[in-house]
Amino acid sequence: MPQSLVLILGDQLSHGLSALGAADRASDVVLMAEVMAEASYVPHHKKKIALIFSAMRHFSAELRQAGWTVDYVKLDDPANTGTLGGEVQRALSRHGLTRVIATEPGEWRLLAEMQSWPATTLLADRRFLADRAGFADWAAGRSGLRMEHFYRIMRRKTGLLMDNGQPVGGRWNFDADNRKAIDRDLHIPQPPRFTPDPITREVLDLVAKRFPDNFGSLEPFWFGVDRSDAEAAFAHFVRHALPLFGSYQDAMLRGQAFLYHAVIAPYLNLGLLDPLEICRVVETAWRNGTIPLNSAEGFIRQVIGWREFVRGIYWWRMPGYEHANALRAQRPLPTFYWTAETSMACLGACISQTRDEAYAHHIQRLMVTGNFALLAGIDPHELHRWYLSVYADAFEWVELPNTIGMSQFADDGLLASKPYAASGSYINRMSDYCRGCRYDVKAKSGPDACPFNLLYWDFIARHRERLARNPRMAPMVRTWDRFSAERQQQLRGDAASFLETLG
Ligand code: DLZ
Ligand code: SF4
Repeated sequence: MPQSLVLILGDQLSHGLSALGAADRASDVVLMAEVMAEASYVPHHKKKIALIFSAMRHFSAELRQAGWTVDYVKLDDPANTGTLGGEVQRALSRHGLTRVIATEPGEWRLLAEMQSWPATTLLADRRFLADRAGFADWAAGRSGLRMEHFYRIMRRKTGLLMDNGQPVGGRWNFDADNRKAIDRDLHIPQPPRFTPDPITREVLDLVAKRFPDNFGSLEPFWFGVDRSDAEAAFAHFVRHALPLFGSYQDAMLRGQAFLYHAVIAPYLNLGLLDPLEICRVVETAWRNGTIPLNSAEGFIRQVIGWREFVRGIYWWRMPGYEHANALRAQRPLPTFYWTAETSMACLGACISQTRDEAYAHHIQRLMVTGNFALLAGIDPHELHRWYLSVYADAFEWVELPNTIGMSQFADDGLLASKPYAASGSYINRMSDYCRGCRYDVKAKSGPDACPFNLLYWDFIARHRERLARNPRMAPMVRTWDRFSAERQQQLRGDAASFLETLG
């Protein structure tokens, strides 16, 4: 077998990676490269770039420790060509090699590019439970795709939370128990913070110098950057936050970015944690009686259900999926998504937190920033680029279907059974944001009315025909239809005045 160059991408930091499995530690050369093309295809948050580069550098050190020959190209290497293709070419000639082995990338754009490279073997990414072709076969045969069906297949396949072929507790899904509002008297643990080591410090200096105008605060930087940090963060979550994770999954509190969330998606998506391993740990914690079933099931559903399901959809529907826009939403993304300067307290809180932490939890993304964009008719592609930029965990295979399908209903209901549209009262029920807001969440119209209230009805009115056909939205359409003509006119007029202020 001739020697090969083994390319490992920034989100492929797993010792069990298929490309490493196919390579020969004694004779092959591993290439890892920090390149401007990947660091700038969207204007990534500074913390996201720092996390990826530092984790890449730590992983390369681990590979060397394990006996691999690693050629690592830093971003500021004067000879760096700025692209992965360029770096592969340079490395091939540097080492006198002709063949490349890689694991398929997580993004369609990069897969298309890598498929055009000569003498390159692309291997499936086995870090996922569902393979791409299997998902496409499953999906092709059905009219509506529901995560719940897929999730049950994954439960059976993995045996997680199963006893004698039946779901433990007699139900597959305990989400109904997971919608509690939260109060401030509860103890809220914080995720562990890791102090930057010299490798991370060097990366932070590099990011500060090379990406000064990117969105987000670079410091304080406290993410874990290698497997042992990621495992410590996960163990801390299981012990301190997971018991209440289920119950308060949908809650939001001012000044509390993390609540009972795991904050492990960045590590999972980089390959520092293994999905099945962490689910087994969570199942064991439930079987030992240290966490309740609603928390265990809710967590496991996210990892083996939702995460795998959206990845399946991504590969099945790309490349067209990226430009889906069923609701023909055209409004540009408001500037406050980048500045956090808005008098809407909920949006201000979620966006400033995003700027500071490169993190927001599921409900902040879905029901605040996503819901607002849906109601206001923001161009889903612009919104997709925002989400892909600003979150440390955002890679296109997972972010795009969540934005296009779940949050913006831009795929016309392929992924979600109804649009996640809600008025201010949902936000008020699940958070304490409204108390500190210049708008009145109880006011339905007029200059002080919560914009979510105005936009909610405007959204129903704009998409009346389509929503009337959706069994879960039809009741809202009927309510709208029962409003008097004057009331309808006033609501739409107030919504239009508000939308004008977005510019
Ligand atoms: C996201 C990212 C960034 C910011 N930088 C690099 C890089 O310099 N080198 C690299 O190999 N990968 C990087 N990545 C991750 C790739 O963009 C990622 O593999 C694709 O987004 C596919 O998921
Ligand atoms: Fe958000 Fe409306 Fe509540 Fe203000 S009143 S925080 S805009 S939901």
